[in-house]
Amino acid sequence: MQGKKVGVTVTEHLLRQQRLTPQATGAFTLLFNELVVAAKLINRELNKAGLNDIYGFTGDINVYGEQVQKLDDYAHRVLVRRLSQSEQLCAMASEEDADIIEIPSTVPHGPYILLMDPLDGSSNIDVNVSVGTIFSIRRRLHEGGPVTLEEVLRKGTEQVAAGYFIYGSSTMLVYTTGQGVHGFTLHPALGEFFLSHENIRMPKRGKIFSINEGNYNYWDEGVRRYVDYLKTPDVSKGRPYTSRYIGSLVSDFHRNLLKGGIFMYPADRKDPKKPSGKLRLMFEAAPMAMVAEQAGGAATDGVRRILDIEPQTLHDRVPLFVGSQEDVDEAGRFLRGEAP
Ligand code: P6P
Repeated sequence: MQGKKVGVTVTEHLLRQQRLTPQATGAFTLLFNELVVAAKLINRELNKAGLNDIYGFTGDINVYGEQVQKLDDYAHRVLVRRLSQSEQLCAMASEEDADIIEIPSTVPHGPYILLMDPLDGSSNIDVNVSVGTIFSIRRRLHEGGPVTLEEVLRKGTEQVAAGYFIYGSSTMLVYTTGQGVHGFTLHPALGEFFLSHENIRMPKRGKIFSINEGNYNYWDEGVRRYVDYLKTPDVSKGRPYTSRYIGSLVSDFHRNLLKGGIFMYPADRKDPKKPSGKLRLMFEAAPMAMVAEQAGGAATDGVRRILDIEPQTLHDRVPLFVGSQEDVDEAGRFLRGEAP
């Protein structure tokens, strides 16, 4: 039997997938390639963060006399600059920007809409914790004219691709186009992403729960009872689970994707301005939900499937329960008051 080809690059993987898609024009491949280049530029700056005074200060002047930007501002600018020139987009939106980002009229427009969290978890940079870029790609419903907010505010089931880059002990890309989830690892010397995790499958049930327990007293009663249940010893049921919380969504999600488990950012009463919790539907929950489901996992807001939620505004926040199917289902039973 012919062995699996080794050393498949992300570009080759994209081209192979394009060849398997009859109506593909190559636009998606060109778009995704620009995303990969932008991530390499961000990765390079992150690796120097401790050296270039870009830790998180704005307004400072670095050793080169340049205006120092916060790294998430830098990541946002790199992505906007590169992707708006890709000629494959008709609109963009970023967690860092209140409104839709118009593509300059001087640039040919394409059929895709890109939503992104340029540098999720950026508050962790100065303590050297992994951070990530989350992306969600959608396709315009009809041709021509400026993209309206209504065209962007569509449910997660309409994403054509989603994924993230994680800048950690190694830099990885994890993405799906609806044909499973595939992981690529950056070879730092070659500057190339190589296929390292083909067709990632999330274990049906895990042994890890990931939540900020500092908010325990602000959670609804069902969440508290579920977390208490996970911590209550019952060897026959594999409990207590292990608690792991990095405070960087991409890192916490990535660990559970590979090992199984559940990540939760529930609604809490801590901040009256954020009654639905901290995470954003369009830029964080929906893309992570597509990856989770494509890997055999699940994602809800505790009750509703994330991918079915109709967004009301660009920056809607939602509670997020994402991970192994059986763990997410069990959490839902507690939140609905159906569990012990
Ligand atoms: P908390 C990072 O700031 C972030 O947006 C996510 O990456 C992470 O999961 C969450 O916030 C952590 O929030 O309130 O636990 O610090």
